[in-house]
Amino acid sequence: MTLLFYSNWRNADRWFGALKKELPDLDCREWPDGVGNKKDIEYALVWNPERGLLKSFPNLKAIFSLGAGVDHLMKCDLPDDVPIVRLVDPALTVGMSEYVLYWVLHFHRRFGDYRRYARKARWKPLPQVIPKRRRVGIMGLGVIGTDAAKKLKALDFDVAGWTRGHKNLAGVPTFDGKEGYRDFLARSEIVVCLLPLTAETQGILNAEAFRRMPKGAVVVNAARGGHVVDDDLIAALDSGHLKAAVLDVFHEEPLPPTHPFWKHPKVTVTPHMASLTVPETAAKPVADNIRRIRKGQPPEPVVDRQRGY
Ligand code: OXD
Repeated sequence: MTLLFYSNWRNADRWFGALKKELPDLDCREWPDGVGNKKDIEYALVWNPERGLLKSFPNLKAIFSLGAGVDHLMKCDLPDDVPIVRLVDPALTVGMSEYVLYWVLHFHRRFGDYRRYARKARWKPLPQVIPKRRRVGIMGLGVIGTDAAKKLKALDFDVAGWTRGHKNLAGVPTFDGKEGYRDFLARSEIVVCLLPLTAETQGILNAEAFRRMPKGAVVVNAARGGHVVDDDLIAALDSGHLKAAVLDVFHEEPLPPTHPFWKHPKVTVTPHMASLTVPETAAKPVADNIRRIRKGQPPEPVVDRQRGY
């Protein structure tokens, strides 16, 4: 039973240790030097693999994503008949919700304004809004979006979601489709993007979307850089229509040092760390799926290639 690991994150040793705890007989090999005979490889655990590479393993049974998103795989020319398995790790979901809650609370309680005042030794309490009156909009109600929405709801925020298809989530009104998107944006003071990146969602945070958000709105993007039209975002911030943006993901990563986001006074950049995959917890869902496949059961959740996630 052999697994190929492909990643430029250089954390193979941690992954191999964690996987071996779950599956002691798993033979773990790292691309490129450790791969050996390509016919041995049954499982691939990958991030951003070389295009076409995964077609060269004739006995591949499953492709596992090393991160929550799978857009890195969608452009890779994969073997047609091998399931692509998304990584759903409860610890990763918790980390994403922490990131969302942190920034929602930050803007809700205006901690950025207080920091600016404090630097000028200015003592100035600001009016406090109750969370029930703070309208937060979550784009994408998959596993991560649902968790974040429920936790915001538990803190009493007025949370709504926007999804591709209709979704029922207790206490969280959901909007869908193009019409729904407009209404969703118009009611959301803090917009959090947690969508998968697909042909449909590419550039979805653009000039028109920003215009539809209420004046003073804030954008938090913890999904993919491709969701945002960078120039449109900068224009919406510079015009004063948007108050701030927090960006964890970018068209090019690492974000090039000359990119205007770094120095923009209304932008906070974080280095794609909203939730890092921790091998010690993420190995379990991968191992569970390998066990399922060995018993002849399908892995889960499997990516719908038409939908792109
Ligand atoms: C991702 C991740 O998919 O970091 O972006 O898990």
